[in-house]
Amino acid sequence: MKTEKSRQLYMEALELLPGGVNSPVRAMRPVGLEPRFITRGDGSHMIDVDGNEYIDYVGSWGPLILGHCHPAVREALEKTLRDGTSFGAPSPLEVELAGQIVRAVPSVEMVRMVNSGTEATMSALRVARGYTGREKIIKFAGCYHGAVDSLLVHAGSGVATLSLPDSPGVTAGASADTILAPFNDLGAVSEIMDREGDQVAAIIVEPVAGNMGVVSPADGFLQGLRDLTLKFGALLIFDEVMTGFRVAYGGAQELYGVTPDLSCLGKIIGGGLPVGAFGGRREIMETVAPAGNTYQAGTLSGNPLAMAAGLATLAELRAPGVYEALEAKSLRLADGLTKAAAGGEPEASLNRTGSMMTLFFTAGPVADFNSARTSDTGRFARFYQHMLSAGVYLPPSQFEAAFVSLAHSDGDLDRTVTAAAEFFRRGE
Ligand code: HOZ
Repeated sequence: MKTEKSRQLYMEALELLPGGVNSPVRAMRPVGLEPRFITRGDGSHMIDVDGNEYIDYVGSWGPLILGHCHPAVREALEKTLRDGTSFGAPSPLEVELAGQIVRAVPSVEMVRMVNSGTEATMSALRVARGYTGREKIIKFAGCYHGAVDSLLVHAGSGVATLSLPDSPGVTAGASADTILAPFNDLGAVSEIMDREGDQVAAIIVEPVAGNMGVVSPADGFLQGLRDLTLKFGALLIFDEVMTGFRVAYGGAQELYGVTPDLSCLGKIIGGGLPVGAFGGRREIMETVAPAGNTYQAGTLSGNPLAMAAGLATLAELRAPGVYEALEAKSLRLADGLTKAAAGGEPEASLNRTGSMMTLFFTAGPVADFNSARTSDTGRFARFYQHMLSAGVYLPPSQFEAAFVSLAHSDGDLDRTVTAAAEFFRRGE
């Protein structure tokens, strides 16, 4: 596989961008590689500057549930672009997308559009604190809610990949009100709430953790969080940036039947353009300025291009049978990988919720951050290198989710399994 042009760009980028990238995980350092510079995406495939083609399971880290460059999204963008890119004034598409989100997501009666998942979680916390008049929040080890100061405490995603327990630059004050709990451990949360529940503004959780690798909620965990927050007058925030419109049209809250007070969205609702949103119960959302006093603002928020791409994506997802098709594809891949890995020693274990999955290089079960961290990351790196050279582009970290899209063909999925089986057969 030729990599000269990617290498050359990386050398240039290293002089211009910290670590040569604009987001840490894509640098591929933890898997001992240099990044591939991508020029084009087409359906389930990406093509790099050297002409290498990959079956893509990153999908821009989740938004591309329809695959790259879907005709409906492209057409919507082309049409919208002709009328302008941003007005800094209300425009019709914002209202249309807000309506679609409110109809789809059980907890959301009102929504505020923002520009990233990070902005969504940061703003949701402010609203929760403003609404409750309390300062503390509970987050779970290994969950990642964007690069928000108060949430960069034992965070997953790139923070876990680079083994950073916390980030320099986050002041003790910024994280002083963040209480850490183990994911899937209701007893631990219950103890914290018994002790400090009257000071807790919110519990924030990825209802299906995707940033310590995929970890599904244990039976009763989400309902337990709901019961505890109601008991102590705290808010429950679901960070559905990854899971929203992916694990079900109405997100994890639809799938598990647990309705939080506030929800954070991103990724799919922008169809591959920069977007985020937070929403929830009307009485809480009406505290947001200018309806209320809790301030939140953004120059490009609700911009027509992101709204158009999101609307086009959601329209495709509402077609009958879409989630069944996505489940069938995901199951085919998951079954294939599980069988392939069963030939390996030591075992690997696969976690999956719908079209999000992670093959952990540990015997498992992986139910929280501690068990995720028993993975052999060196072996994962060798697996990653093998898969990339076989033309399969996975997230370059053990602590991330791979995403199946509607564009993946059976041929793509089977080729992926064949490549994985070869790795395990070789006994590496
Ligand atoms: N939430 C994504 C990772 N899990 C964002 C990708 C990134 O950090 O670049």
